[in-house]
Amino acid sequence: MAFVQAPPALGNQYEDDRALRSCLNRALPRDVLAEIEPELASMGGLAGGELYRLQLADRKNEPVLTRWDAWGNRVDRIEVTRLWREAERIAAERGLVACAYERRHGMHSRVHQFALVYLFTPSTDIYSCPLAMTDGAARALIASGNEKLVARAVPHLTSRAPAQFWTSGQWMTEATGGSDVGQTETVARRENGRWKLYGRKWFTSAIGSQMALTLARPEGNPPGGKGLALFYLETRDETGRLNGIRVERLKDKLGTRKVPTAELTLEGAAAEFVCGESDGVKHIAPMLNVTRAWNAVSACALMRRGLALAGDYAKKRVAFGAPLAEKPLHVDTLAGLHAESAGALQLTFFVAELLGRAEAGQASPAQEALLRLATPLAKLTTARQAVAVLSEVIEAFGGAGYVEDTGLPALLRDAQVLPIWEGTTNVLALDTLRALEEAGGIAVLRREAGFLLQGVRAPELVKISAQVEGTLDSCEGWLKSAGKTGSAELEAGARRFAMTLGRALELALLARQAQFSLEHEQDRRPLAAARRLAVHGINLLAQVDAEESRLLVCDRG
Ligand code: MFK
Repeated sequence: MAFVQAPPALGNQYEDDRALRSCLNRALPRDVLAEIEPELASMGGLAGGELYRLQLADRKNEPVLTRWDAWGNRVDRIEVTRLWREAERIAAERGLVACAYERRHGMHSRVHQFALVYLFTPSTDIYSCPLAMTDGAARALIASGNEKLVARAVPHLTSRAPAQFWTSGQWMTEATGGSDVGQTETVARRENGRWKLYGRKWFTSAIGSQMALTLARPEGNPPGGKGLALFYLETRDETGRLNGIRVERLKDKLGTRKVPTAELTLEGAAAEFVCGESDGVKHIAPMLNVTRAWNAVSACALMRRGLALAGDYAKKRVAFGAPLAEKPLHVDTLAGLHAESAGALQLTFFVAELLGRAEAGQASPAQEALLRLATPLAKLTTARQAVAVLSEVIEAFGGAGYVEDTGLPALLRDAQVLPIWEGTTNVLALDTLRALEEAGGIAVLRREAGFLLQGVRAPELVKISAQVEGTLDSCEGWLKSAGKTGSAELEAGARRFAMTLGRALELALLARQAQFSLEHEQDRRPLAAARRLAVHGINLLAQVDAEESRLLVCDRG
């Protein structure tokens, strides 16, 4: 009989994940971990079992937009996939957004939430997108101090009852620019005592949401981000009719194909101010910072899924006389991916720890500054790692990784959105410079690195500490030599600089985890991951000639 390859399989995605379990063991008090572990194991079971099976079975289904009914009424109805409907129910019931606001575990509530999100995400076809925006909207509304809107929307956004649960959109992107949001063309007009929005939103994720936060320029306001206001709107009225919104089409995207991303025309959508009549970009920033943290946890989650499948496959796939798991070169390749993924996980949960602390009112000003800085660093660093790791994961399956019905290609396609939405790598690199300036320079990171590394004793980790400190020295030197805010040299090197800070922070965090795991878990894996990440290199700073860069990208002259 012809040979048939056994496919990769998944076990309980919590129980099998040593990196996550060690991280939680270090980050959480024993009683908190004991209380949430049954929830995590149950989510891990669902993610590796029922949800994963449904995901494979649902692979070909995509959201469908019906614009007109049979009788000529414009309905703009969107049907999402079966897995998405299931994911919505599970997300509500299991409190994927709610648990961050219930604060059952005080400042540890974000770590609890991120652990659940990390387990849930890879088996639910990027349903994390509406959840991220929902969480971000709740946070932005609370930060706005608008009591009326908080009372109206937040109980829905944070509900555990599927019938009460709302998701939120975040409608920012217009044809003029996904990054340069200050160019927004949507206008807000006062009509019969209400504000109505007119414009075209070019890329609105998860259009099935019940509400959205969006930006528009009240008539007469000046151009630029300051002249925009942040608006709240509900997408349908009590009868289910769309609120002055036309869905023009769903986007035909490279990945995240289960996410119904739409192009919308606002033709008099009734909306209200969230927080004053200007400074919309500033007022939506709390939402961005939350969705950027979700982006990081999604990056880790997709890497983990790829590695779980690749690891199982390596045990089953025999080539040149032995399973791949026994082939030194294959082992070496996967080990490098594990190290990148382990660093990303540490940085992401560091952000979760800081966010939880800040929301519980237990962060010092230095920790608040660190959170502001670590958020773009985590977003940009982990997103790029996810694309690189998942590209290698696909290769680790050979031709099978390139075949759609294995379910594997979607991992890479979905990962490719992570460095794009919620701010591209370059935009986030520039945001890092801004956050650093607000924090008063690199000292805040140096102090944190010193704190993280102070308990490091193992000789291999002491060497790694020196590497982190040397890298931060280089960063400080580069900042001084690159010149003032706004200089071309600073801007040109911002990405290398931010990636270096992100990787240095990952390595410092991994070294701390490694020392913990040696002492408390007799486990050398985090040490091995730290050593491997160190070998890959964390310092990406380079002397680059700006004139040569221009020459390289210019065809003429
Ligand atoms: C699965 C997980 C993820 C799921 C998410 C899925 C949903 C995807 C849908 C989307 O993709 S939504 C679109 C996401 N778009 C972006 O992330 C926009 C990217 N562009 C930027 O971030 C630009 O830097 C920015 C729009 C902020 C620049 O706009 P402006 O008008 O030039 O604003 P400016 O002057 O830089 O900042 C205005 C104010 O906001 C400043 O405060 P002040 O007025 O007091 O000086 C800034 O300090 C503040 N600000 C900006 N970014 C901030 C911030 N404050 C805190 N945190 C930030 N991140």
